[in-house]
Amino acid sequence: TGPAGMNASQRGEAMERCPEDPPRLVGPLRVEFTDPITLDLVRSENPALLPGGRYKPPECIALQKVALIIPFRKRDEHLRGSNLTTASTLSTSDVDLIPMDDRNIYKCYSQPRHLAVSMDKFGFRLPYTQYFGGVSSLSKEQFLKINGFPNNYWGWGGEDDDIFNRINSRGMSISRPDSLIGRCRMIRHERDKQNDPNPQSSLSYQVINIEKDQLFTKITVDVGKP
Ligand code: UD2
Ligand code: MN
Repeated sequence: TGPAGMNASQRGEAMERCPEDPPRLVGPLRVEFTDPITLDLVRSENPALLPGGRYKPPECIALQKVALIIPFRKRDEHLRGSNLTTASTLSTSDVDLIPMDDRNIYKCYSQPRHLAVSMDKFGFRLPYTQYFGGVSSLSKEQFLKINGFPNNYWGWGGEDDDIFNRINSRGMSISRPDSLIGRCRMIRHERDKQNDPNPQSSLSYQVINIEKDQLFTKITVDVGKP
């Protein structure tokens, strides 16, 4: 930013690529679910967001373009201010998981990334080495290489292990942050109704509605019934 408060692009200069390590990270974040938070508060704290929850840095060219996908059903109350400053070509997250350190960057890496490595619900350790649940990121190339996510799981469980096996069988390995940077908290909840352990199959869905909010794009789909 120059003296007149303009950035390079406003002054008509060529912008440089953003640095590999974001300069304004703070490290550990305080994540307490007792603090009241509303989407209006998050909206007012993020005035630079473009419709649909898009963002690009004004002072440099972003190194990656990342879509952060949060699949959810009947969990609107869990949609809190998640970390929008970070994320990968494709980064997926449970609706109820909040990162506790902003150095855990939700972007894509040279290998498929597992980001939720140390969760309060598992005593801040991996439940098992092959665990790939919670939050993960893949580049478009990595995603195509594993032929996408399995879309034939209904109910709870199994799909994360399936993705792990797809990655392994394509000769890739999992990359992870260390267990301090990879800490996250899960909003406590009971198992949802109609989400019993019960894998069955389907492929088709219908887009019902697309809503562009300042903070996010909400795509409502009908996936039918098992
Ligand atoms: C674990 C994994 C999760 C997934 C799941 C098995 C963790 C932290 N996460 O989640 O990644 O592998 O097991 O399927 O271990 N959801 C809804 N509505 C529903 C049901 C699920 O929105 O009725 C979404 C929502 O984004 C939720 C996610 O699916 O966070 C995972 O479901 P969960 O939170 O009920 O299950 P959990 O915590 O055991
Ligand atoms: Mn959960």
